[in-house]
Amino acid sequence: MSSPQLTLYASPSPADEVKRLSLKDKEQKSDWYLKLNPNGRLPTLIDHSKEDFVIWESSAILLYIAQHFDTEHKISYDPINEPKLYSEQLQWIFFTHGGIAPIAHFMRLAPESIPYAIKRFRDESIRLISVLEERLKDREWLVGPHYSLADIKTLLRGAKLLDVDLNDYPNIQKWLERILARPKTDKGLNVPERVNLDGMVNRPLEEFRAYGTAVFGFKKVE
Ligand SMILES: N[C@@H](CCC(=O)N[C@@H](CS)C(=O)NCC(=O)O)C(=O)O
Repeated sequence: MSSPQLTLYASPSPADEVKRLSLKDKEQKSDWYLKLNPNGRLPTLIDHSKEDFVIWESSAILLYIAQHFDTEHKISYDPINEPKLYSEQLQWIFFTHGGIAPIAHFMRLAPESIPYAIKRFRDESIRLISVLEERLKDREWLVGPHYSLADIKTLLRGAKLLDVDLNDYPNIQKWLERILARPKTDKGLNVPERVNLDGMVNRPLEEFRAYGTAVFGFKKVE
């Protein structure tokens, strides 16, 4: 078997070699891993074709993959020839990276229920979801005429963890269905194992916290 070009240390994501770390055993904080990713979190990508160049932070990884592997701009926009769409794509990536992703923790994963944090983040997540819902009115994709990094980022770090009934957000619901109907997205969600977005969205909060305890090793606080 030929050696892989890319190695990804990850929770679920596509790459030709995927290595799982045990978050529960805090492998992401081990010395060898911190030498790759000083932030001690997943994911981290290694590009073996470029002297084992290391990329960390999920959005930087997405942009790197597009820069080197999506040269026909099928799932990204070209910074030179499509500068406005490229900028819009960045805007939505940052919107999700800075806003939606951090919220998910208190909403779905925290081992104890902290009413102030939950209210604060629930209100904010509903606000952010409303921004998405409005954006998706009369358009198929978050940016421009086709599926792009903006949709990928928001699907994976946002929609799956937010504690809302998506029936209240029909534009988001239809957008999710469009994304999940893409065969390549479907394939990617199977690596290293199937991510059940529906199951995650609909799972009761208590069950999700148990998942947080099992996967991340959070201690349950009564
Ligand atoms: N800003 C980082 C956040 C990464 C992140 O929170 N990763 C989670 C898994 S999805 C993690 O590594 N959690 C374990 C920890 O925080 O120790 C990124 O987007 O890459």
